[in-house]
Amino acid sequence: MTTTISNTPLKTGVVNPSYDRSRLKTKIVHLGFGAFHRAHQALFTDEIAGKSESDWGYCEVNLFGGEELIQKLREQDHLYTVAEKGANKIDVKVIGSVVESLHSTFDGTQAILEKMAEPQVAIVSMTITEKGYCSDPATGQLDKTNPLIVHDLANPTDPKSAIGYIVQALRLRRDRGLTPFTVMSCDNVQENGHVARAAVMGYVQLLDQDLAQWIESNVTFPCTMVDRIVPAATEDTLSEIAELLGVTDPCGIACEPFRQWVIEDNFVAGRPDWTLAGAEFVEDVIPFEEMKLRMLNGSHSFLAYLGYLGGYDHISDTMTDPAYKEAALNLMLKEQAPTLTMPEGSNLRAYAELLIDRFTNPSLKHRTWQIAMDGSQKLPPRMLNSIMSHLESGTEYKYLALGVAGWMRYVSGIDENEQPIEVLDPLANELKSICDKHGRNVSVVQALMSIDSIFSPELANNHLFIEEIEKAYSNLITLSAKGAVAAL
Ligand code: NAI
Ligand code: CS2
Repeated sequence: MTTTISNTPLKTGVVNPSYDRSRLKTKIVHLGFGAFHRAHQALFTDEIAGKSESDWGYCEVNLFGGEELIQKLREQDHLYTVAEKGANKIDVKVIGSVVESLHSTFDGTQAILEKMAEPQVAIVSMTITEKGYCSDPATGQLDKTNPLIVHDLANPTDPKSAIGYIVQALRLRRDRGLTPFTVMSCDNVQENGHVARAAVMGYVQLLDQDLAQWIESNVTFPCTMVDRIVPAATEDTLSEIAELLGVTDPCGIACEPFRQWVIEDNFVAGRPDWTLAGAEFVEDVIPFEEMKLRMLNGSHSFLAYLGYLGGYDHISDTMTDPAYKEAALNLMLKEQAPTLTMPEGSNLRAYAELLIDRFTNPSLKHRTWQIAMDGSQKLPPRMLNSIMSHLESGTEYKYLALGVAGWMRYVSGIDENEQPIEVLDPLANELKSICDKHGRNVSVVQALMSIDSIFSPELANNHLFIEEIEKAYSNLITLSAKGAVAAL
C-alpha cells in the first residue's frame, strides 16, 4: 500500500479535520482545482464543517490540465494539506471538505455534466482563471470567436468550455424538473458574477431562447471578492510540506496567512454559512472587488512586469528594493485609491500598508513571472479602468502608465539581458507578431493599443493616453526597468 496523508499518522501540530467527513455531500461542484481554490474556498468550507453540522462538500473538477493532481488526490481519499506561511510561523492544516473529483480527460464530459445535474448540487463555483470566461476583457461580453465557444456552439451537448458545461448542466436540470444551481465565480475578474452571467447568457442566447429565459429567471451569479496570495507549488514547497507532515503530499499547497472573502448574498438553492470561517456576505461586493483588483492586483502586475524586467524573481525580492516598494505604495495610494468609491469607514491607507507587508513576506516565493502571465486579461481591470477614470478627471497616472509600458516591454519576449522570456497569454501569438514587427521602437505602443479586446476605443484613440504611455515606454527603454522605477 502506498503511504499517503490519508493512511499515515501525521506529525504533532498538524490540524486534521475534526468532523465526520462521511456527513459531507457533494453540494458544490467546483470547476478549477488549482492552487488558489485549495487554499481558499475549500479551506473555508472545511473550517465551517469543524464548527457546525455543515454537510457542504465538494466535487472538484478540472477541465484543462491538472490531471495528475486529481489522480493523486483520489489516492489519498481527497485529503490534502495547506501550509499557511507567515514571516516567522507556519500553520499546517489537512483539508477534509473534498468528497470526490472528476477530470474531463479520464472521466469524460458526460460524467461531469451528470454530476453537475445531481439533485443535491446547489452551487457551481469556479476558479478557472480570467481566460476561462471566454469573454472580452475590455467589455466583459462573451467572445463569440473564442475557439472553445465556437466548438461548444456546434456541440452543445459535448462542451469544452466552463460556460458550455454550465449551460448544458442547467439544461439537464431544467429538463429533469430539478432546481437550478447558483453559479459563483471566485476569479479575479471585475464584477466576476456579472461577467459569468454575461458569458452564460451570451452563449445560451445563441443556442436556445427558451433555455435562456429559464436561466435568466432562475439562476443567480453572485459577485465575490476573493483574496489570499497562493503561489504555484514548487518542488521546494512540496519538500517543505513533507517535512512538516512526516509524509509526502503531492497535492499540498502553501500560502500566506491572510485571507478574505466577500460574497454577494444571492443564492438560489441555499449556501454554506461561510461567515463561521470569516467570510462576509454583503449586498454589494463591487466596491470591494474594485479595491482589491486595483490596489492589490494592480500593484502586483506593476511589480511583476517591472520586477521581472529588473531581474527580480519574486514579489518579495522587489520589496527589498526601496524604489519598487515606494512605487507600489504610491501607485496604490496616489493613483488607485482616488478612483475608488468605498463604503464609509474604509481605510485605504491601512489597506495599502497591509498589502506592502503581505508582499514583503519572505516565506512566500511568488514568482513575478507567474503574475505576469495572461496580461491581456489582467490589464483592463487592474490598470486600464483606473486610467479611464484619471483621463475623465484630468489627474496624473505616471505609475499606472509605467505599469502598462512594462507589460508592453515584457510581451516582446526578450528581457533586458537579451534573454528570451516565456510569455504565457491567450494572445501570445498576436502580441509576438506585433512586437517582432516594431522591435523596441516606440511605435509598438500604438500598435499594441490596436488590440481592441484589451484597449477600448476610448483609450486607443485618446492622444493624451497614447502620449503618456509612449513617454513611459521610452523611459523604460532608455533607463531600463530599475532606472525607470527609480525615476518615478
Ligand atoms: P492554477 O494555475 O493553479 O489553476 C488554474 C485552474 O484553472 C486549473 O484548475 C485549470 O484547470 C483551470 N483552467 C485554466 N484554464 C481554464 C479554462 N479555459 N477553462 C476552465 N478551466 C480552466 O491557478 P490558481 O492559482 O488556482 O488561480 C486560478 C485563479 O484564481 C486566478 O486566475 C485568479 O482569477 C484566482 N485567484 C488566484 C489567487 C492566487 O493567489 N493564486 C488569489 C485570488 C484569486
Ligand atoms: C496575482 C493574484 O497571479 C496574479 O495575477 O495578482 O493571483 C493574487 O495573488 C491574488 O489575487 C491575491 O488574492
